[in-house]
Amino acid sequence: MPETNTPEAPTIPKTKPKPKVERPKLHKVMLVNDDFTPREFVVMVLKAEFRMNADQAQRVMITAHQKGVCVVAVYTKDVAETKATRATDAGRAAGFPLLFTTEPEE
Ligand code: TYC
Repeated sequence: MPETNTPEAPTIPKTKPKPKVERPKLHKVMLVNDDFTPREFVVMVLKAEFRMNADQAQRVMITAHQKGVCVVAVYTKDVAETKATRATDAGRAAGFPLLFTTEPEE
């Protein structure tokens, strides 16, 4: 017998089924420029907290210095917030107003 859809037993869904597992939204960690934190200190924090090499850290620091802000990396919400807090605290502990923020990726 051929397979057909009868009015009593429709088998074709009208809407696309929702995926059961959704990818968690990623969050950006942003480095914010200020006039007081020494460049070398910013580079040191980027290397320590975000596992960057000297080259990557220098580039991110200079971009924030010139443009006011720079995306450092993207992580799940929890990891992004923890790293931003730890990196900001490292600045504060040394007496600098260094600031890292987070925001959801589009
Ligand atoms: N603007 C700082 C200086 O000239 C260096 C700096 C760069 C500070 C990036 C913060 O996010 C920053 N000493």
